[in-house]
Amino acid sequence: MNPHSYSSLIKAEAQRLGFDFCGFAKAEFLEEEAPRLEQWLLQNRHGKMKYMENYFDKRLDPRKLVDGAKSVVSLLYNYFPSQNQLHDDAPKISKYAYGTDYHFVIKEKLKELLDFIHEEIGDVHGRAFVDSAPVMDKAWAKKSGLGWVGKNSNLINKNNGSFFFIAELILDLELTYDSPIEDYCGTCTQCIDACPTEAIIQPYVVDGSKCISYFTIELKDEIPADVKGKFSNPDSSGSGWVFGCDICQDVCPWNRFSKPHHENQFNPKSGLMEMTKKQWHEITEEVFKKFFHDSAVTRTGFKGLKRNLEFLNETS
Ligand code: B12
Ligand code: SF4
Ligand code: SF4
Repeated sequence: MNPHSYSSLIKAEAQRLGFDFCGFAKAEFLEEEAPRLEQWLLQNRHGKMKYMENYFDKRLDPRKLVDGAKSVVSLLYNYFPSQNQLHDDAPKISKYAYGTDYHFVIKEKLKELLDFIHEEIGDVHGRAFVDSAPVMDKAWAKKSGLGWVGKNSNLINKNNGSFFFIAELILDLELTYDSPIEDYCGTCTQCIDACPTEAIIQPYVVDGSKCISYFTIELKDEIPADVKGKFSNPDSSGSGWVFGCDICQDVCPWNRFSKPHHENQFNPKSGLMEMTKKQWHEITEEVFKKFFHDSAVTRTGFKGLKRNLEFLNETS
C-alpha cells in the first residue's frame, strides 16, 4: 500500500464512524500562525485563560507533540441541532452544549479510528486530540481543505456552515495531502456587526477576553460591570446567553447550509428545550445535574451557571 491508498482507507473509515469531513496536512511548523498567536497573547486577548500561554512551541509544531510526526488528520463532527430552545425569553445556552460533552463522544470515535489504522495499516505511532492539548485546531482543518477561517474566526465549511467540532490525529504516517480552499467571506461583515460585546476587534481576530463565551464559561471571577446588558442578540430580542454564545455563527449566511447532526448523544435531555425563563432562574442543583451531569456545561458548573443567570437578571 502507498500514501494514497492509506488516505482513502482512513477517509472511508472516518466517514463510517460519523465524522462529516476528514482531510490531511503535512505535519510542520505553523509559520503563518506563529506571529499571530504571539501578538494575540502579547495583547492579552486570552484574558485569564492562562492555559493559552503554555506550550507555545508545541502549539505551533505537531512534531513536538508526536515523535516523528508526518501528518495531521483533521476531522469535523457536526453538532447542529434539529431542535432549539422553545421559549424566546428563556436564557440561552450554546448549541454545542445541548447534549453529552463532545470531548467524551469524539474521543471514543478517535480511539476507534486509531485502532482501525493499527489493524489495517500496521505499526503507526499516533495520538488523538479533541480540544484536549495545545493544538491549533482551526489552522490544521484549514490547511486540510475542510473550510476557511471566517471573519468570526470560526472554521466554515462551504456545504455545511460552521457548527462543527474539530478533532485531530497526529501520525508518523505519510499521507496524500489536501489543499486549502479560498476564503468565501467576501465583503460580508454580519458577524462583526452583530457581536454585542465588540469582541471581533478586526476581521478574523477575536479578542477572547471580550467574548460572551469567555465571560460565561472560562472566567471564574465576577463578570465585569462594563458588559452588563450586552449578553443579548443585537436586536435585543429574547433573553441573553448564560453558557457560550452562538450569535456570530447564527448570523453567518453560510450557516443557512447547516444540516442537523445524527449523533444521539448530542440530543438534549428531555425537558431542557422546554425550560421557561422562570424555571431557568429557579434552577436547583438537582435539576442542573439532571440536565447537565455529562454536558460541557459542567465546565462552568452549577455555581457558574447561577452567577451567569444572576448577571442576566441584574440587567434585564
Ligand atoms: C481559546 C478558545 C476559545 C476562546 C478564544 C476564542 C478564539 N477565537 O481564540 C473563547 C473562550 C472566547 C472561545 C469561544 C468559542 N469557541 Co473556542 N476555542 C478555543 C481554543 C481552545 C483555542 C483557540 C486558539 O488557538 N486561539 C488563539 C488565537 C490566536 O487563534 P485564532 O482565534 O484561531 O486566531 C487566528 C486568527 O486570529 C488569525 N489572524 C490573526 N490576525 C490575522 C490577520 C489576518 C489578516 C488574517 C487573515 C488572520 C489573522 O490567525 C490566528 C492564528 O491562526 C480552540 C480549540 C483548539 N485547541 O484550537 C477552541 C475552538 C476554536 N472553539 C470552538 C468553538 C465552537 C467556540 C464557540 C463557538 C463556543 C460557543 N458557542 O460559545 C465560541 C466562538 C467564539 C469565536 N467567535 O471565536 C471550536 C471552533 C469550531 C469551528 N468550527 O471553528 C474550537 C476549534 C474547539 C473545537 N475543537 O471544536 N474559544
Ligand atoms: S461568540 Fe458571541 S461574543 Fe463571542 S465573538 Fe461571537 S458574537 Fe461575539
Ligand atoms: S458572517 Fe460573513 S464575514 Fe462573518 S464569518 Fe460569516 S460570511 Fe464571514
